[in-house]
Amino acid sequence: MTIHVLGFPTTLGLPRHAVRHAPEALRATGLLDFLGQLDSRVIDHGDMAVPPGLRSDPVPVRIAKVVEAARRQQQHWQRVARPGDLLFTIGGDHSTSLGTIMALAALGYDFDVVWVDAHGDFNTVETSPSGNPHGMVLALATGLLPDAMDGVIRPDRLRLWGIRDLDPGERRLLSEARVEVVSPAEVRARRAELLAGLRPNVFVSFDIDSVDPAEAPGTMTPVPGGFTRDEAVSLVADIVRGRNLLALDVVEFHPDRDEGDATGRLAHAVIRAALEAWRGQSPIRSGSPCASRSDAD
Ligand code: HAR
Ligand code: MN
Ligand code: MN
Ligand code: MN
Repeated sequence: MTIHVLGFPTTLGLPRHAVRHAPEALRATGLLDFLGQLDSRVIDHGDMAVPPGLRSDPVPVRIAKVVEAARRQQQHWQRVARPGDLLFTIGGDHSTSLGTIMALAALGYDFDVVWVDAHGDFNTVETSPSGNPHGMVLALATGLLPDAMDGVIRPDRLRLWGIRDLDPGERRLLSEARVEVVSPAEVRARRAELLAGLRPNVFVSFDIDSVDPAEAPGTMTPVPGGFTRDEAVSLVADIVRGRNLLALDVVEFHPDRDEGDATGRLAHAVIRAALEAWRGQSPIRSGSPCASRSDAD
């Protein structure tokens, strides 16, 4: 059981230069030291080279560049990942997670995507108000932009939690595809039921803007009314506990907008909660030589 760490400093989904420094800033919170204390092999693959996002590109070109970068990410994971490994990617804007979904699909997994986000990221070229591909990732993944790529996952595998900012056309597409879309208040009210509905294999794609901007200011498109920091940490731990965490992405961190290092520390806490729950509870791990070790730390 190996934890693979990859920085994916993409701004192809939303051209904001500072986001290129997000993997470096998150590594600086001591992530690798923490990972090294988990009782697993850790391989740091460094940061993948991704071309900068250009606002001057026409929208179809911007989308094509996102898909191309995602293909390279997919190929990387197909080369290195073995069954039971955990793919941990530090974005980058949310187009980071297109490559993760493509990789898990190509590796043959049947899995749920838990998209913890303020946004639906389900726009097409027609419904997007901005043309920014980071708002189209799940539409791409489910095949709603056929000129750009074939779908790689079914809409009933998507779990959108924390959502509170949808564009009108995007809202219609989500409802037509019957995607599970849940606001923070609904997650609070129906948490046990939502967790019980998850498949055993999960990919957690954690968008920093799922947390309220009061506690997570260091992001690109903040939306009021989000989870508290503690809610986000315990929610992610509950998602992972008792399931197979195949992959974790942490995306949309904008270090230059952080106040102190509040958002960096939040991201670190979420990652820590996910990986401790994975290491302590993954069904694949029980029975391994490490299973007798204390989970108390
Ligand atoms: N829905 C808006 C758009 O498509 C904003 C999308 C913002 N997306 C992210 N990721 N920050 O969730 O432009
Ligand atoms: Mn180690
Ligand atoms: Mn997002
Ligand atoms: Mn978002």
